[in-house]
Amino acid sequence: MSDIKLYSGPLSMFGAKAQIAALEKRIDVAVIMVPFEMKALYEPKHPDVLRINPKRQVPVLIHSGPWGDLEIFDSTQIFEYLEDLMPQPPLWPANPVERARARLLELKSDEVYFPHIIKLMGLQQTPDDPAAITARAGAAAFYEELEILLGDGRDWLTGTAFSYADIAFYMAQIFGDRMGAPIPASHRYLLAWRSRMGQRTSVRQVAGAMARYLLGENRRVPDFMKALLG
Ligand SMILES: N[C@@H](CCC(=O)N[C@@H](CS)C(=O)NCC(=O)O)C(=O)O
Repeated sequence: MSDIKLYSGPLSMFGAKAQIAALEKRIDVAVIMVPFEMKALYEPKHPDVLRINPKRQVPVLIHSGPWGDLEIFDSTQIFEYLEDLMPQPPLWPANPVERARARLLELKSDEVYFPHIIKLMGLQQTPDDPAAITARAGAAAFYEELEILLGDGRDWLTGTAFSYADIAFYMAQIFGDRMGAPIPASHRYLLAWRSRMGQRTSVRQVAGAMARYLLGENRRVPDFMKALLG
């Protein structure tokens, strides 16, 4: 049994971020899927999640050792802890400027792009609602920004090395696609980046499990996710 427990959910994009990072770093983590159901979502919440996270959300991580139990929450906080715990392979660039840019991109993915997608989650039955149109436009602006970034020949969002920013946006855009704001076919650099992401073992394992869960619930699975199966 691992000393590290990660509480996540079968459709938690934030939990999946932490899980992918641990796999990339080959850190042994026991993933605990909290109760989750399509209608009730995370209710009732797992008692450990309630105890540790005042925001009552997954992911939560517990690392037990001689120091007692380290208990933390939030996917970005977990990224930082995993980076300190296991510096190799680095998932932030070494150069301070590049590192700051990577951190900003990871934040923008979670806190600028993803809120548009959350908005769309509540507007699935009314796609022509002005709020849905605004949310899709917000997502499109972020796709455009990343397409321009990748157009300089880089393989990964922050340059030549794969980083936490790639993990964050890959997971977020899965939900963008599912909620009616897919990456446009014209964004060939971004789509090529997504294919590269889909070749990573960590991504196939975690996003592939999410695709299987969606299939089991008779939900639509984006084609690029189907390619992760098998
Ligand atoms: N900023 C947080 C967001 C966490 C979050 O939104 N978690 C969702 C699942 S993906 C959750 O637990 N939702 C249940 C709720 O908010 O009640 C992070 O990066 O971990």
